[in-house]
Amino acid sequence: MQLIWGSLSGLWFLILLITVDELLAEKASSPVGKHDGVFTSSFLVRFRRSVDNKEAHKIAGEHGFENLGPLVGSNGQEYHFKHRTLPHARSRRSLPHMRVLKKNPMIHTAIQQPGFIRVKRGLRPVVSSIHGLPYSSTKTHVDRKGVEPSDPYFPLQWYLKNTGQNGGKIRLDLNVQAAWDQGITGKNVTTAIMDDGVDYMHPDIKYNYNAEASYDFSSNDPYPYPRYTDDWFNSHGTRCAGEVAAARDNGICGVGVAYDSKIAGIRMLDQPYMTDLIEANSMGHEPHKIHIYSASWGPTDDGKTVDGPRNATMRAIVQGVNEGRNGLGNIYVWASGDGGEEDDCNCDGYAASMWTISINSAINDGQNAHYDESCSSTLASTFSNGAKDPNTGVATTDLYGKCTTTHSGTSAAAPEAAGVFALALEANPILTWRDIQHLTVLTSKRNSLFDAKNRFHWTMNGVGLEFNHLFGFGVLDAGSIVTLSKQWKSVPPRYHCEAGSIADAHPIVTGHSLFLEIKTDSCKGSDTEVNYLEHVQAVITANASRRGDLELFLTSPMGTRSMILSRRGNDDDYRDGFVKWPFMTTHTWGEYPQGTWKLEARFNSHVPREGWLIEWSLVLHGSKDPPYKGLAPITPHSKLAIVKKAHEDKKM
Ligand SMILES: *[C@@H]1O[C@H](CO)[C@@H](O)[C@H](O)[C@H]1NC(C)=O
Ligand SMILES: *[C@@H]1O[C@H](CO)[C@@H](O)[C@H](O)[C@H]1NC(C)=O
Ligand SMILES: *[C@@H]1O[C@H](CO)[C@@H](O)[C@H](O)[C@H]1NC(C)=O
Ligand SMILES: [Ca+2]
Ligand SMILES: [Ca+2]
Repeated sequence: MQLIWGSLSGLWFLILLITVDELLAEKASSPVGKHDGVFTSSFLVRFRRSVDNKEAHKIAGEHGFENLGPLVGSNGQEYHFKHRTLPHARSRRSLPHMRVLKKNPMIHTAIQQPGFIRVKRGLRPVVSSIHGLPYSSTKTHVDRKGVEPSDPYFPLQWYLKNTGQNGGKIRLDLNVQAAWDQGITGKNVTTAIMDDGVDYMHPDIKYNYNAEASYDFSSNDPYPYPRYTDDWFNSHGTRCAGEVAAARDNGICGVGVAYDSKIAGIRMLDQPYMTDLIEANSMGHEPHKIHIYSASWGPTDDGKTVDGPRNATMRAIVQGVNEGRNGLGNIYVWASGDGGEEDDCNCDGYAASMWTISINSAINDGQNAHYDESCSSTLASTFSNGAKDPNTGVATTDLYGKCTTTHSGTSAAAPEAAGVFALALEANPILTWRDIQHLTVLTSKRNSLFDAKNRFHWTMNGVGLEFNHLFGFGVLDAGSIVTLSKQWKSVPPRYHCEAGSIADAHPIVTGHSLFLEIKTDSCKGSDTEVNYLEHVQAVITANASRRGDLELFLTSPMGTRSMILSRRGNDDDYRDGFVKWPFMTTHTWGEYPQGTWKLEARFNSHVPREGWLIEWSLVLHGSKDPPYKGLAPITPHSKLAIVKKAHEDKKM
């Protein structure tokens, strides 16, 4: 925080703001530090000063440990040690092992890492019945404008080109042809698949594999090849990889969204328990070689978990966004979750983070999928399976050189988005992590997306941007995002305004809504003035006799109402509640934040419940200056034109 006096240049501010965010998020993440009572054989060892890897190796060896290397973002002060003989998981901390390490005068602290559960999104894989076709190279440098890929599975890739096959809706797709026709195919962009490994010998992947940026954190070697199981459980990462970067016109499987882009494999899901150190090192791996990180996993989707990134992981994400891609910021793409109506993705701290782009899915006729979660932090959507016709899954590469037509879940949606962002980054390599989010908001389309159960409608926010609680700002449109990326001017600096907080406890009772208000000038006149919103966080501490029956709504001064927490039928927590949990909404994007913000808390239950809203802090993120000043809208009715007009009409 002392950075304020250093320099008033935008860069310093960016660093300052993110640091504040980080503190906030860290505070917020502390309640999730609870564990299921499992401890791994991994230790976070913090030295009293920086040491090099060799020195760390020596010290580890002296005490019967193996040094797995420095922790990302620790400047050589923190290392990941693994004990050679401790079992991978035990129910109690091993005090003797911590003591042995702490006795070393070089070591400041040693913390045995709790193990926790992280699950892949998507349904259980079915073993592919369809075999890969023999490789037949047809690589020629012909003008491909308007020409469809010749790959045998391309006609099954309705999410790339929906011709109405299998009952789909014509033109309800990612509109990739319009990007490819501009010569944009993902060249020079690397997407990392953080998952259970990637079959990098697959003939449709191997030429686009970036070995230099890949790593295996599940077994600590540079070869993230999936571990064999009879049921092909570890096919998830390979399937995701093909969606992004499967090669074109080679006679094998289909094509990736960005078929000339590169894939890095980061194997990190395949060990008995996840640790903070594995997640952190994965998300901070090679941040200048990797542009986009795609994650199709997270806390259990059982509708009662409230969990998110722990300390080291949070630090790695913040560092990636702040410093990755040589300062432009890494793009983290996240599957919003497969918990269906029972879950709310705002309770998943990865999907709900401002630093990730969380992606939901629609099926081939525009409905939401039955497994889709809804939440106000989702930014946009892509496509996945769920229609009655079994041939409407996601066609992509599969293990051992094969192809599949049944990739599924929001798992399959996130990599499609990563592919679209790879196209945007080829079109304009200097886009920042925030530019990508703005471009997503402005170019995603409502198309014909709708809620199958008619609960969530398309609504216009205060500056004319249409959003839906299920789909965010709509389905990604590769042609539009590429076109706009080419003329994009980077958005002005981002600020972080702590707009106010209410810190005395208010009771919530069944049958009545509790309303709280915060009136704000959004830090006007200060160094952190926010006039044009991006993300808004309501950081909330609350408890309830049944947490799952609690609902929360946040209404902006311009009247946009976000449901920041919906009822979760399975969540029977009555003790923990929410402790400084950062509920996030994207729905007020572009709005002016000055005025009165309203929080509504109520129980959705026939049975009497009681609870307390203990604390609410409102945090506004966005820019002081209008974000789209230097841009000329291509069409008069585009979202850009609408928001720009709204911003120009506003007298600041
Ligand atoms: C690819 O990226 C490298 C390094 O960032 C750069 O030197 C090179 O010119 C780029 N190539 C293309 C085709 O854009
Ligand atoms: C995580 O960070 C918080 C706040 O900085 C701190 O209180 C807590 O002890 C940390 N947890 C671990 C396991 O290091
Ligand atoms: C909920 O919070 C209120 C207000 O702080 C407190 O009095 C009450 O004991 C809490 N209930 C539980 C179950 O923690
Ligand atoms: Ca192919
Ligand atoms: Ca979830």
